Amino acid sequence: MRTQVAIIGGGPSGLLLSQLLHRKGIDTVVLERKTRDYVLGRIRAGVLETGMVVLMREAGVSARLDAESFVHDGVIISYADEKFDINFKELTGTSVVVYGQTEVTRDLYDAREAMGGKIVFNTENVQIHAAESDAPYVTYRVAGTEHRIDCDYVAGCDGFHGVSRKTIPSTVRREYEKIYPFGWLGILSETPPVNDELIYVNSDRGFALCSMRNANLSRYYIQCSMSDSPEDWTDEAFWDELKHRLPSAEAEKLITGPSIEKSNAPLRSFVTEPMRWGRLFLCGDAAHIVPPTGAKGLNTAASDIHYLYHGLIQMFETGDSEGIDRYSEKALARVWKAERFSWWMTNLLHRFPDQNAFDLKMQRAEIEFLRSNRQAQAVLAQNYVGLPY
Ligand code: RFL
Ligand code: PHB
Repeated sequence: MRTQVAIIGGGPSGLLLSQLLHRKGIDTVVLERKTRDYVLGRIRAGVLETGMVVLMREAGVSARLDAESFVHDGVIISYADEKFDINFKELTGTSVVVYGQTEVTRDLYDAREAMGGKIVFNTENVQIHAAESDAPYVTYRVAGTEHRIDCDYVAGCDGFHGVSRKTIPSTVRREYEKIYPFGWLGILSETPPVNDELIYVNSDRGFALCSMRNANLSRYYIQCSMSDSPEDWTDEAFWDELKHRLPSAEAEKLITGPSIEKSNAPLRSFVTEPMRWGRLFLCGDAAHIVPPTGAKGLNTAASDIHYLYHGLIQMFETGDSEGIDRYSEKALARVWKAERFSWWMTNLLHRFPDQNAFDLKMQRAEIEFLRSNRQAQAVLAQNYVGLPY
């Protein structure tokens, strides 16, 4: 088989790139290790920056997003039973929208299928060959049969545990990593959200987050131990702990119910450089991970796709390689800023096992400064709504 761009990974990064390129007449094949249902079963991001929404419109997949997403003009920060609002609209003139990654991915799968896009599921042993040459190819197995795709370029959109990053020789690759000493336990429940805006909580018992998907679907997270598994937490134990962390007014009005999903995510900051090796380009979680505190993971994947898509179009349409040559540099410049913001939000809001009394005072001073200083709020708001592409 031959295609112009072989895309490894059928998560949001790979599907969005495939859809955008298809609309410009560029042929792609997406190789996904799991099934469509498996990918759609993962509950992940909920907050989309305007840049990502614009990209979904450009990809022609925004009908449901435009009709069903919820505009959020701000978030609430809470500490020690106090709370204050960061008003994005006032501070930056823009907002974010709440629309689940599951829905983004579903819309992209539906569009790819409607346009006859080639997506191969259940691929095993995907390998990228000759990425440094002018004739790269990808081999893989499905149900015991070996296949080969010859292509012009390979997009590595296969997430943190994929093969693409590891294809770049370790002599070329530089990796930067920080693992946080806790995780997030998240639940989804068919209950009305406790508040219209998201609430990020710094409590003595650890971080908590109140988020949502729609008027009757809530998403809550609590900071937990790295070694906790979702089975260690009954729904009752989760709700009880969440109530202890929320401001008392919200704890009182919280409506609880059975969880329909419960999962634990480790918190990690990670960047690999460069994001290009020959004709292989890394995008999204394959190249970088942020702790979810700043809601930046999916949004940073989207900005990678924006740069790569424009670079590939420039190359295919005019033969000019400037865009793809500068892909790694442009993407990384934005990635590192998202890393900084996510790291800062994580430090501001979590309890760390080695924090001493001084560290706690510093954290409190930082939050109180944020509460009282409009410029500090504007910095948070600019980063949260998304830095320009
Ligand atoms: P994905 O979503 O991991 O998709 C990669 C796909 O590649 C497949 N794959 C392979 N396919 C073929 N061959 C192989 N060898 C393969 N290896 C892997 C996988 O099966 C998968 O389908 O990466 P992608 O597309 O780059 O998307 C990144 C986002 O998923 C991620 O950044 C966000 O979910 C992060 N994130 C958030 N981001 C936001 O922007 N806003 C948020 O509010 C937000 N909240 C979150 C989050 C992530 C979370 N978790 C669980 C880590 C909340 C949580 C709890
Ligand atoms: C979510 O709704 O899943 C969500 C929202 C904001 C975050 C992380 C996750 O910072």
